[in-house]
Amino acid sequence: MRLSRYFLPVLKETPADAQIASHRLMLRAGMIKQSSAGIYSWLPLGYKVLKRIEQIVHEEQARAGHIPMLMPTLQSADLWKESGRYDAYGPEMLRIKDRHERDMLYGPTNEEMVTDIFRSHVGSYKDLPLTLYHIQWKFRDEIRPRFGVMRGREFLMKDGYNFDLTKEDALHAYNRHLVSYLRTYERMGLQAIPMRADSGPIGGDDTHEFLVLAETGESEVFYDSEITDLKFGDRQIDYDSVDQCQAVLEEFTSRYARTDETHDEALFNAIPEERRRTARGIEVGQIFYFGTKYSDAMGAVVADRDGTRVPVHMGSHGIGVSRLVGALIEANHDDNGIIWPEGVTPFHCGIVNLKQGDAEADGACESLYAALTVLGLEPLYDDREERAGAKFATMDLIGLPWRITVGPRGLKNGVVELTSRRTGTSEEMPPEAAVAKIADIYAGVL
Ligand code: 5CA
Repeated sequence: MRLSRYFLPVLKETPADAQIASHRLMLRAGMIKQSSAGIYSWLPLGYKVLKRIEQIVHEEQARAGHIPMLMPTLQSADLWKESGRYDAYGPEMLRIKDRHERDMLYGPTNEEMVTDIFRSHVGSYKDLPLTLYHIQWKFRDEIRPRFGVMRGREFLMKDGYNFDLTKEDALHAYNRHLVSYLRTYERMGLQAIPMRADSGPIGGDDTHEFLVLAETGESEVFYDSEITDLKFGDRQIDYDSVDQCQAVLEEFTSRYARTDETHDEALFNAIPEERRRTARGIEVGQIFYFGTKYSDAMGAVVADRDGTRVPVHMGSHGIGVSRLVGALIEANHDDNGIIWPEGVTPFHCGIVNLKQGDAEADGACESLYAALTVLGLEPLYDDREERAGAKFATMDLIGLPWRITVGPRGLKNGVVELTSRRTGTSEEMPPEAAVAKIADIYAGVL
């Protein structure tokens, strides 16, 4: 993409009403525009990051054997009356009447709808296990929408639902989700710690939230510092193996880590004092096992091996896709702007032409652009007639992890400059070497 032809409405001023870094930076970098309280348009740069996050989520769901689909945002209230949640959900649910005076709602989550799909089409244990998921917009009329996309009213969520014959099978599905979520967040360059939590309106006893530690997080968390040393890494795992998934769950949940909802002072104090941590965190996902809560209420039954009709065991599993954009920025920024991890960056590298209109500089930039594009990488070429300082400031603000700077002086010596956004260090090298280095970096990421 050439910046002269892109739509990147960066703001010079710091927006006054944005209280936290990610919200400020998303507005300044032209990623989002508020449309009304807690509702945002995703401008091209923000949309690109959102899509990258979605792609990682889809890939990791596929790896775990979960099946993508798409359910609508508007739902009939009838299903929610069946489960009893139409009345229980309260003012967070946006209720609408259609022209026939039928009660509708903008879905805050999809347990009822997916259970209805299941009961309409599945009648035998032979079709289990089954996990269906979608990535779809949700609406919750939050009492205090704030911090930009972090606590929106309309937000994008990946929500998945498992259907199993027995509690044991459903707990394996729970563990499998935990493993796949660990992988998903790590691929984005984030450490998200599973913590025991409260199940709220979704229901059930077994639930973990995934929290990214950040000062601006809305949740208060208590944990054993040893937990932050755990990495999932590139270990290969058989998602069908009950033992392997169970072992990962035990490894990642055996140390104390809880949100304030379930915090237990006595258990916390049993940790050696130097390892006790109290901090704040951003909840980027949550997994639930709630057994037969919805299948009992809505008659989602299957014939088991003896032909007896039994309600299925279920759980649901959510990732805050749009919230993750904010969480990633909270975890990765400095005074000059965003610093994208390679896994989610909107463009793989920036090209800054220090002397637009200079035949040699223009030619070198075009060659770099072509060479990177041929390798399947997406560069953002700043080809505007702007001062070098302004170009650097824009690149720093939008946070591409690598920048190639091209100027007549370097080109005389056959070199360009490759700069890391994270460390700020620059290296001079021939253009081909810069391309090779960037290709090498992304070979390990994409
Ligand atoms: N049905 C279950 C799992 S699919 C469910 O709705 N879970 S949830 O309520 O925990 O939401 C899942 C994730 O969505 C949360 O972990 C959070 O990351 C994100 N989320 C929830 N509310 C908001 C909001 N108002 N703004 C942005 N993201 C949100």
